[in-house]
Amino acid sequence: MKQKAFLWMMLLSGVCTMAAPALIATKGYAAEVDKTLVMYLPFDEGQGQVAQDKSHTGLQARLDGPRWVAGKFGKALEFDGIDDIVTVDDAAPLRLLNGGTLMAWIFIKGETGRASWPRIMIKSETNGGTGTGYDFLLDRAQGYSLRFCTGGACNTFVNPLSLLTWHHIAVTFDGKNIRAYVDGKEIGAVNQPGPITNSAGQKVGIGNSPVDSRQYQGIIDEIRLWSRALTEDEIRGQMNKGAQDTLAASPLGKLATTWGTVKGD
Ligand SMILES: [Ca+2]
Ligand SMILES: [Ca+2]
Repeated sequence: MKQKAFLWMMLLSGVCTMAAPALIATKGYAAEVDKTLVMYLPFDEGQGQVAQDKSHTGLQARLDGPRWVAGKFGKALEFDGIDDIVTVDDAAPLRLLNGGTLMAWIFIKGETGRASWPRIMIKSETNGGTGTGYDFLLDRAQGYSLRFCTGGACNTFVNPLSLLTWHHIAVTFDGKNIRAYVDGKEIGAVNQPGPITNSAGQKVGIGNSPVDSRQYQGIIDEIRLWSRALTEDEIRGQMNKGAQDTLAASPLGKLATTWGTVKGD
């Protein structure tokens, strides 16, 4: 009983992030977890210089400048358009070599941001289409339309986004087609066959590029990264979930529920 209580305390405290996956595996919850969600940053901490990845990957994002504000769900981060950035170190699950989905809620602020190509999320050795990995950004000259670069090419999906409004944005790729979505609806697709280049060694940058200045000015919330191309229905389902709903079906949520039963044994 003491041992159980100790494990429970560790999970509750959130300190023992390494112990959680082991417990989940032994208790048979692994099958219930969608392992293709490889990074999830709800940005709900509301304070501090670190944001936790709530996916099973369990990474940490470092904040360099952005401030905590009210988000689409809970809290979010506002980038000043000058030098703010959030970074996540390279990790194999983030390389998305078999395709993926990138999504976020964004609230674009004003025209005073300095960059023509504000970054939402980039993992590449260069800015733009000539680098490895992937690069999800806004094409400011096209009214802040979505733009996505991978495999040595960039595509803008012309569909201007309104400022000072929350929009859900997503892009999917599977080595054949790239599709862009705004507010849960597909707004464009291109056929671009070819392998997804390996971005090993490259950090993820959010709200700016770690390689050069590509500042986004506005709020970013609910960053989700998947290792497969989600369908339109799946994207619509995900966009309407905050952390509470998303994590209710997660291993930690299950564990907490189950613990109540185990405790009474
Ligand atoms: Ca949030
Ligand atoms: Ca700053």
